[in-house]
Amino acid sequence: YGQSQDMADMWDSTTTKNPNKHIQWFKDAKFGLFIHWGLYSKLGGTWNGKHYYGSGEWIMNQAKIPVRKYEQVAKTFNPTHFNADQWARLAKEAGVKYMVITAKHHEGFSMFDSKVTDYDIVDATPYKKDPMKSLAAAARKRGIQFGFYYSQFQDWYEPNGGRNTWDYTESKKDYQRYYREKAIPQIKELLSNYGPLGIMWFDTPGGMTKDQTRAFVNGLRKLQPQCLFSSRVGQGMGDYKDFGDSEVPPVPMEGAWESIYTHNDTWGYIERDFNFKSPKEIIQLLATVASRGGNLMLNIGPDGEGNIPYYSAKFLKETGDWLSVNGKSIYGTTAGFIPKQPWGVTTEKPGKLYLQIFTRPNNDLLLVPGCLPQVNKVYALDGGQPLGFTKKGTDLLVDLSKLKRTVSASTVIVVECKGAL
Ligand code: FHN
Repeated sequence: YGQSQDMADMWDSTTTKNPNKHIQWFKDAKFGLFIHWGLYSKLGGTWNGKHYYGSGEWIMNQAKIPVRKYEQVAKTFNPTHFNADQWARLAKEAGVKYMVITAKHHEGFSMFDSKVTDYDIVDATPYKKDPMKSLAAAARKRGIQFGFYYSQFQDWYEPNGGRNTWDYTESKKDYQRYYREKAIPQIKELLSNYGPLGIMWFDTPGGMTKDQTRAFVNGLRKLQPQCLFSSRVGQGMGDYKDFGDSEVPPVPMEGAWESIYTHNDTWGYIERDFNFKSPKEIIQLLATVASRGGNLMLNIGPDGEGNIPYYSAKFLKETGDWLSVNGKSIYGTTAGFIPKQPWGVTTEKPGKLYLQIFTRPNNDLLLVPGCLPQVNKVYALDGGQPLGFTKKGTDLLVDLSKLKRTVSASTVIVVECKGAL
């Protein structure tokens, strides 16, 4: 697919010529958890009695809240319900293999103990603890890779940070000073004080030349060579490509890449959120992304007390229930060579084709078009029920009639072949 070559061309020499050898865990992971948690989580999309629709984490920008007013929110930010083990347990039950949480979003507030600024959760709030330490440990204890989101350019608190145009004049900003005095020292803190990180996830790059970004990247490598970072570091760099928010490539993509979606209506918590993706939507999205060869990182937005929204917890657990039975058809797979079908999508492992059936044909005859090598056996992944099949030219017809009619977001059929697919 042409874009994979574009990706190769697009990537800087720091990746295409010497790709990070630690990338394989990421390619096999397939499912990650994104967490947006900051002062905005306490506001829940409302400021001065007005509700701002759209991304909860953008409320300071949407309401053009002056820095001196917005920073007051920290004085009552006290997430006493935060429980690192509970969050990590949910991540495990959901079946995610990595977790990325906002260390500092565009609001400029540090959700970790930083010596670079007092505008952080330990110095500026009654909570006075660093939740990131305990969350990193709880995730790792459960075999989940831990990583940070860091808004490296947009910082609406700092006079020289990017994009606060309501308190400061953009043209008068010294971005290099912001990087030198805040962003780079904080990223070093994150890469030095929280153990081995799986991912540093940068967002909306700016204010750096290509050479500066390359030096920035190489600095990260020296601190934690195994830490991956996505293409949102900017300038075509990164160990893997991130698509735009809520984007999935239309056809399989080579290389390591990730689609990012949010489970709720926004990324940060909003009080009146009525649009949580169902387990079926999550599972079919995950299978579709995996069928194109990539990962899905799904976001949740805990509230200002440290609670994960009820429907996010419930639907993630139900997604994990499906993965506990069908995970073999997702984790460690590659893109299915058969394009999307009326009945669903496919994923692959050597010698195995996994049919992700979203819509069961009414006549129970499943047409699998494509030049399959010799098919040895066909069976349901859940329970192993062997299924009848016949070849029709180069196509395969699978008889599903023996399959019990259970309701599932995706019924997985395994086609075992002799030789490579
Ligand atoms: O502006 C941010 C937004 O708040 C959110 O963090 C998303 C997540 O991918 N990233 C930026 C918009 O793409």
